[in-house]
Amino acid sequence: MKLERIALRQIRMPLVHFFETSFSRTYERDIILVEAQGDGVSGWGEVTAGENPFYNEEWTGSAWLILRDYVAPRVLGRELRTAEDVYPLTAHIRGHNMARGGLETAVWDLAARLDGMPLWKKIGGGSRHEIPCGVSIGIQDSVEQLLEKIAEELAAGYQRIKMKIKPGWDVDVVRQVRERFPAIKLMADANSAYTLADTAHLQKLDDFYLMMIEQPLSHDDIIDHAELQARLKTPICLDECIRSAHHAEQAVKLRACGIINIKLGRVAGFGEARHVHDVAQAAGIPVWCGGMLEAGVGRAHNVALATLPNFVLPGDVSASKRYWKRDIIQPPVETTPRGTIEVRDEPGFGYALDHDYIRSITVREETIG
Ligand code: OSB
Ligand code: MG
Repeated sequence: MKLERIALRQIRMPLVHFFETSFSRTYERDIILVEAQGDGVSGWGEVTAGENPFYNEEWTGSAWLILRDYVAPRVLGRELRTAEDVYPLTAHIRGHNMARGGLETAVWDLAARLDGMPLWKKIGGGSRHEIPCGVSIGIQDSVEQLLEKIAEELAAGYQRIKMKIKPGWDVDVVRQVRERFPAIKLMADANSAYTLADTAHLQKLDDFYLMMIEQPLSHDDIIDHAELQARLKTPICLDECIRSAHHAEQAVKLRACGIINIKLGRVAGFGEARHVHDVAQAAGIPVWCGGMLEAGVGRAHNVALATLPNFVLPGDVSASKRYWKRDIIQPPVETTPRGTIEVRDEPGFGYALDHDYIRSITVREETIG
């Protein structure tokens, strides 16, 4: 397999409802789609960077430049034995995993299509034909609004609720959610809003038998999480901190977490995602698939990833309609009344691209090679 051309497209899509985390509120996404062309076929990837460098150091603007000037030139025209070759070819670039992952996942999709097989099979998945789904619910304008949203998602069948927390929207809000919904699978995600100085405050969350607390401390500090985990009953789930399988090994060694959230972009694609998965599995740590408010391409890639065996917990991958009035794939990603997404058997990522719609929302476009 050899890439002849890489096309970058930036699309702009308004969210159906704003999404607020401890670091910012998002109304509209700016997403880069990566089309990798080789041997007469196209594979598609999606860059999961946000619009600003607040979740990690990347953003749409940086990912565009890194892809164009550093990632694409290192992969174009090279003979690739497998899609796994993309990761080492771009490993000289420090950081910028989401930009790297945009192309890496496109090459996996291309490889699957060239073999006429579904992406989930190509990556070695297929442990389940339906993936269990949870939802991530952002910080709302009022607790009433949050309770209403949770009730809606439970009625739709979702298996677990993740609520975003930050200082000023944490213990009291979680208490009210628990009072209203005593038996649901509930968890909280802080996106690095706290420090070890907040340990006593975070310990109050132990009263609410949460499944886990996701990334309470600094985005790049595994050691502090180990210290906090020793003082919490609730398992910590690491998100931002785990950018590679090596980080997963370090987190295991330090007992910094009981659960890991795997995101394709954060670890630069399927190759490293599988390694993180394997490290966690060997350590007896369950994983689940995180989300980055993806459009259809990234969403479909997440579904494929979540068919690997150790993705045993409900993830953040949910129906397209929770995010978009119209998604860029056909059909959109839908859930069953059981709160699952059925895995599709079509070649590649398993959905058709809505090229007309993509064209109509493209704000810039560039072809390399
Ligand atoms: O931390 O998991 C996160 C969205 C943007 C950035 C970070 C995160 C999230 C989510 C939303 O929680 C997951 C989704 O619904 O796609
Ligand atoms: Mg998170």
